Amino acid sequence: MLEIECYYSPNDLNIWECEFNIPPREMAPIILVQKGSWSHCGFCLETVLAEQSISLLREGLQESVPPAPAPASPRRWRSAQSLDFTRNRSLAMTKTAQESHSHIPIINISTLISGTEDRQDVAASIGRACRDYGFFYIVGHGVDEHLQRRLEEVSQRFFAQDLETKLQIGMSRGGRAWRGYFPVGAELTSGKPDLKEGVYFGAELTDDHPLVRAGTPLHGPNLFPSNIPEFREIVLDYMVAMTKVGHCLVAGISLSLGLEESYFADRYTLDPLILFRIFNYPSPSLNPETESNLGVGEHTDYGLLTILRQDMSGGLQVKTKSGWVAAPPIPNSFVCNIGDMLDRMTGGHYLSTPHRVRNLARHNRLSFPFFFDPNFNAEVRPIEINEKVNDNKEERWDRASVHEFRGTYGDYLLSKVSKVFPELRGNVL
Ligand SMILES: O=C(O)CCC(=O)C(=O)O
Repeated sequence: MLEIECYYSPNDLNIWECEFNIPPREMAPIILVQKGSWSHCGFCLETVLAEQSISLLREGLQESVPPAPAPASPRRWRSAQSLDFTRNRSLAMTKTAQESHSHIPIINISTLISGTEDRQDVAASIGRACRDYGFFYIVGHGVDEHLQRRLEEVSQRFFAQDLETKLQIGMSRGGRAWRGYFPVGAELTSGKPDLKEGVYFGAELTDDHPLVRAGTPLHGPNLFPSNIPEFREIVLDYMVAMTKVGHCLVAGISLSLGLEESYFADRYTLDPLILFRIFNYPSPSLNPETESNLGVGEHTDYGLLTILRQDMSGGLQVKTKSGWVAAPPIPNSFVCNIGDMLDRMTGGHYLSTPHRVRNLARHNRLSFPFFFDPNFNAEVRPIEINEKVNDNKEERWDRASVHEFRGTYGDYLLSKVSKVFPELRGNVL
């Protein structure tokens, strides 16, 4: 058994491993003992205990724990006062991310992006990750870091504005295109209000586009904030860059299934349904009146593939076979996960894995999920695989079988989105 000394803050329910972090004065020391595989220090206490991979040796760590004196052993500590805690915390998260990525594979996809070398090895890694986790990180994706930083910067500026200003692009003005801003608590991912606000975007289609003229739900022009003029170009450039990554990844997924490289493109993604969201998760400590501190409740994604950029705050959690694990930020990577439609197509062998978000930072958290999904009108059919269907309906968060679904991706998507924004339901259906 390995003993690890950690610090627990009664204020924000975070556990920090002392070797990686400098505790602020109010933190109280605890000792954690590794029982199973050591996963991640930086979980919230509740998650750690739920996982039962770690047990608390010292009892009584409730809100009333008195602050601990500074630790005696200088070997494990650097000067606390000389460093800014917030900056230090980001460093801690990075280090922790590197330590804990063993749960979720990191795959370098540069050969898929360049298309020049043998892609079978990368495809095989993607296939393993999809079967074992339904989640993987990608690096070597080629998306301009400067563009990503600009996106983050304009998003911070947008969310820092007052509610009235943000509501100038409110979703109620987006009509059937389902675009625009929604305030904290307006989205009910798993039946309860999420502790997040956000902006919905999608492929930019003008009013005279045939699909828009035909009134196809979720298609149309985006709403951009007029007081941040560069926002539009940055978001549109980002969607172009991510669409390219999406095409390369689904080619890799085709190969991983032993199919021709263009299998998904030919049937579903030549003209993919692109949705893109920017989320801002306030710190729960700044919203003490809210019932839950879940930024996004447990859910699976609806389509084929999600490619997520997250800032350095942490908070994304994935439900693996051994319980909830963190998917912490890794610099210049994206987190990918597969959605219900790929689960359905592969007879449940590529998992659409539940995940959720809990922002434990003392500041807001930004994330940028990009959804690369089948064409709205494409009928989703199972791939001929000589394996028995693996239906996990009983374990799923919504107790619904993706394998019983028949219809187009649009049918599936509308059945889902109408539940998450009940007030706007009438706009799209
Ligand atoms: O914000 C995140 O990290 C994840 C968001 C998410 O789960 C989703 O959009 O489906």
